[in-house]
Amino acid sequence: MDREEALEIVKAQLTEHRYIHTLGVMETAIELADRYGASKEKAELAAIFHDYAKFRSKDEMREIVMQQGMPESLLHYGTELLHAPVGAYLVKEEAGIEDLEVLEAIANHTTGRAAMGTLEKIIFLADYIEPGRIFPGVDEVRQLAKGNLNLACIQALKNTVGFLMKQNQLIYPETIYTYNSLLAEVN
Ligand code: DGI
Ligand code: FE
Ligand code: FE
Ligand code: FE
Repeated sequence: MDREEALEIVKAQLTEHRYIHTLGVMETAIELADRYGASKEKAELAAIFHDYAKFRSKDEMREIVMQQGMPESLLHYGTELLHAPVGAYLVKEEAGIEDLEVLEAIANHTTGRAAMGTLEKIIFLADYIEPGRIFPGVDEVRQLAKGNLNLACIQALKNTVGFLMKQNQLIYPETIYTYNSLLAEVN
C-alpha cells in the first residue's frame, strides 16, 4: 500500500487535529528510521496507522479486547490504552495490513513493551516528539532522539509516568516493564 492510499484510509477515521498529528508522526518516524537503521517503508506505514482506532467507541474497543483474547488487564487502566492494540487488530481486518512488525509497532505505541524492537521504539518515540507535541520536557526528548534511541524512549516514559502519577492515574504494568527493559539495555 502506498502513502497516498494509506493516508486516505486513515483520514476518514480521524479528526483534522489527529490527522495533522499523524502526519507529524509519519515524518518523524521516517527520520528516526533513517537515523537508526530501520525500514523507512515500515516506519511510514506504522506511523500512518498508529492512531487508526483513536475515535472508536469505548464499547467497541472493550468488546474487541475480549473477543480477540487480548489481556483482560487492559480494561482496568483507563480507556486511553485500548486504541493501540485494538488499532492493530482493526488495521489488519479493515485495511488489510499484514506485516507483523508494523502491527506490533501499532499495538505497542502507547505503553511500549519489554524488549521492543527498533521499529516499535521508533513509533513509540515519534508519537511523543512529533513537531505538534508541546508536552513539558518534550524538547529534551527531541535532543536525546538525535543521538540515542533508548535514552530518548526512557525520558519519554519518565515524563509520561510522572504526568500520570501527578494526576493519580493508574500506571499500566507494561509501561513499567518497558522502562525497566530499556534501562537494562543502556546499562
Ligand atoms: O494517542 P496519542 O494521544 O497520540 O498518544 P498515546 O497513544 O501515547 O496515548 C497517550 C495517552 O495514553 C495519554 O492519555 C496517557 C495514556 N497512557 C500512556 N501510558 C499509560 C497511560 N494511561 C494509563 N492509565 N497508564 C499508562 O501506563
Ligand atoms: Fe495513540
Ligand atoms: Fe505515546
Ligand atoms: Fe498518536
